[in-house]
Amino acid sequence: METRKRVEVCFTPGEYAYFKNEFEIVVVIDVLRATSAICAAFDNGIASIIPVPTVEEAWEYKQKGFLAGAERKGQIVEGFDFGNSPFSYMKPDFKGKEVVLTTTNGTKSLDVAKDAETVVVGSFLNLDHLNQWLAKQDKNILCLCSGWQDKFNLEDTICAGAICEHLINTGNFTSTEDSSISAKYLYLSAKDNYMGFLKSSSHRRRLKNLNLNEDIKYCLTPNQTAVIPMMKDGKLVNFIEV
Ligand code: 3SL
Repeated sequence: METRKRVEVCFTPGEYAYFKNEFEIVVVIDVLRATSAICAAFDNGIASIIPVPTVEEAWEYKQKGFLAGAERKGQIVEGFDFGNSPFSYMKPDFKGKEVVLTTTNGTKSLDVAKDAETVVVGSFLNLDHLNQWLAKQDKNILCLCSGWQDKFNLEDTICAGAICEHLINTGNFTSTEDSSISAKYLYLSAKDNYMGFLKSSSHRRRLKNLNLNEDIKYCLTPNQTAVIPMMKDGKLVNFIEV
């Protein structure tokens, strides 16, 4: 009898329904840039983040006095003070604060996964620490890539592949879906040079055209933080193991 747990990859939030309910842990990934920005925010001492799927919801929170950020098509939505750049969360004014955030794809994935037993946030920035924690969980794990408007993207898939590769190598996990196997192969092809591998990827081009090259470099640099953002009662908080 198979005793290993599963680690699988779902390429887009639109496909989540096909995987739902089979996994106790969902790792939401949006390398460029939502989940990287969320990791950077916790690394810089933010207290909590309320992810919301729509600009309207974020605006309602803002009207009530919350610090609220909104991004659409890579840019800060008019009327909001910040969006999705990891660097915007490094300002001291965010320390200890609660913020509301909506982004094109990342907060949509967090919303579709919200009923899972455990939802955590993954990116290259917290990869090793997250992998170590996941390896200790005796649970089935789904890596949910945010993609771009429900289309496949390379950077999230490569990050998901890195998680699959690590967990499978522990001997305690297995992957059976072709999505997971291909994510692993993409990771193995890209791992020595993410920037180079992703040079002509659609979202890298999109952000480069918006002069966001520094954001791209930062988001593709692994292991800059040991945070594990986790959903608790509708809010992301930094999970600290006791
Ligand atoms: O899709 C998202 O959630 C964003 O990360 C997109 S962007 O990097 O801000 O363009």
